[in-house]
Amino acid sequence: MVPGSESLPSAAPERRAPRISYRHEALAAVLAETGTLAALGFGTGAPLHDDPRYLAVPLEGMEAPTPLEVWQVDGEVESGREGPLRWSAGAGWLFAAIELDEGEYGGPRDAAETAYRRLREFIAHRPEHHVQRIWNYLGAINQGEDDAERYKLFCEGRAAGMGAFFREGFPAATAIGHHAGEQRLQVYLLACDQPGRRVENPRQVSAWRYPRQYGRTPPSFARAMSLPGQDVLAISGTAAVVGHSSAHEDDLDAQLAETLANLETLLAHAGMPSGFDTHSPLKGYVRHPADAPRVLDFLAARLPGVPVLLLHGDVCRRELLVEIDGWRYA
Ligand code: 3EB
Repeated sequence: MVPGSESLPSAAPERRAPRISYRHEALAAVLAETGTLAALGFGTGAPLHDDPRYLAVPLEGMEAPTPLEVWQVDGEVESGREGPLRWSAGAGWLFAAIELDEGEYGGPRDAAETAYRRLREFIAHRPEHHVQRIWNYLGAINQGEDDAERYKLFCEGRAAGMGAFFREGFPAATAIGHHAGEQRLQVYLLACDQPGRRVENPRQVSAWRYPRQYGRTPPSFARAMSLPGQDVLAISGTAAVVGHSSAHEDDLDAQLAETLANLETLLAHAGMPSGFDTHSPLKGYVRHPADAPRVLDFLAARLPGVPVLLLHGDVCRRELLVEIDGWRYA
């Protein structure tokens, strides 16, 4: 035994990353299990439940029936609500989610600022204040031209709401457009009481360094986060972006191949083994539902056995047809 490794009361406990799985089971049964930190339902067929750990995500699944996404930790979980925010915590991990009606805030910029400010103020008082991973879902993401495009306004509000909280670096993230009404902004996150390690992709310009053509405020996210314990990589939304440019406009297969090349480079750069496996679940977002079978065939051929949940969602650049995010367990 390493001297002192178990005798120091101040030594940080080992944090085992949440296990993420897609499950075709009843929501009540999933929520009744010890260690369920969060459960996500998808689309109009998602169950209804008022447990703060449950979130109905307004993105339609592309294969019926759509499973639940379940996050599980080792230990008891507590949960609660604070205004529009709901949260749960256990074993050093925190789930928090907020959903705002943009109509009450005058649009995506101010709604995003408020969502991020509320989340930040909540997190700042928690022991689990190291945000690892954030998902953002907003309506009509590509509506509006140039700097007035709704995604770009969202980016401005997000940065304003973050304030200086992420001055040491941004969490990994996804930002996708939904089709459940343009007023609904949903943001949810995973945080820990220990810091993770941010990972960038050498094939891609870091998002916060994107040039001016992509908006007044560049997007605030890291390409991936190696979670505390270092055995899991949380992978941000990844698309056919090379350098800072979108590659293969209007070519689905080429965008998919480029996206997989980006994912492989990211794994290598993070020091993870190459490829994905049966317990490293991915989510895909496809702009045109008619493309779903081709996306599923492509991924089944290139990533056999990997759990993929494909959703109808719009990538934040209108020329991009598909995006992938997920988890890589070492
Ligand atoms: C890209 O590479 C594609 O704004 O949070 C991916 C992941 C993208 C996260 C975000 C945007 C975001 O720029 C878009």
